[in-house]
Amino acid sequence: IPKYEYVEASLAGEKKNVGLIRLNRPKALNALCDALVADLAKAVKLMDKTPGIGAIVITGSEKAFAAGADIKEMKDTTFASNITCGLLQEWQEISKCSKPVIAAVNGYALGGGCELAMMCDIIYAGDKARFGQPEVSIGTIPGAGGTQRIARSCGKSKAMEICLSGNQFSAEEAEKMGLVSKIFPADKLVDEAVKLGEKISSHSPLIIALCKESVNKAFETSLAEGLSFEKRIFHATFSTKDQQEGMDAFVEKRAPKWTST
Ligand code: CO8
Repeated sequence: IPKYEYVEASLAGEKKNVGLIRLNRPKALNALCDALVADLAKAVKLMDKTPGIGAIVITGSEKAFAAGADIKEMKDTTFASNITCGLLQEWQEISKCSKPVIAAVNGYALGGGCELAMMCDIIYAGDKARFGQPEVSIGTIPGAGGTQRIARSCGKSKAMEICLSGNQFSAEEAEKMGLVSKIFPADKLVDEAVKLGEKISSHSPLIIALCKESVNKAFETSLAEGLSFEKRIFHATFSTKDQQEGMDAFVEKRAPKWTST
């Protein structure tokens, strides 16, 4: 795993099968400057390609997951320069990852920080985490999925309230509205996220990638199309050795040995 300027990348878990990426720009509360997003995208891409890593955890510090896009870097850009310089392009890399990505959010996850967490597949939060989309208070709107992903996961009223007020909300509220799946004491959060990553990594990576793709379809299609996609993928798993191995192992009362074939 190479060294990056703005993120620390390492392998975690007993079997070192979980990729751990820690955003590391403490002086700016992990504000997502271009260089940080580029480092993050590179680390995610590399871990996605590395065999032996079954899941990825993205975290920040106890004070901040990320306090948003870098306002100082962004403030003098223009409509034209944002288009020609491809602002936001690198961000897509994170949501393109085929392996499960878990956000472990402690402290502030505001603006682009909240959007980054929502690009991940699962969000675990520390009990003092603060979420929010404060863009309207600085004269812009969420630009990396805030208006869309909150609406899809929490419904219209919550999405409108969060995006139009710019108010912060707590980990508890985030859990209640379904944005966050579990809350842990701040100092246990990363370990718990890694444990979940280890559990995911204990399954067949091939099957996990298919399962992730199928859940993601729920956000892109009608129910009928989603169900039909799911059924085809379910059928397709029967062309893999891992399906045969998983079911043989169950019947023979032994642990399966996955080959991702
Ligand atoms: N950008 C740049 N610098 C920041 C940011 C930020 N988003 N957030 C904090 N910092 C810097 C501060 O300027 C300060 O630096 P300095 O010491 O040099 O003055 C340092 O981090 C510490 O911050 P504070 O002193 O403000 O710390 P506090 O504990 O008092 O407050 C807060 C913490 C509440 C998190 C506060 O810093 C804050 O409100 N930050 C801004 C939050 C915000 O508005 N985020 C949304 C940004 S817009 C956005 O994300 C749009 C997303 C669009 C997609 C992405 C496009 C690339």
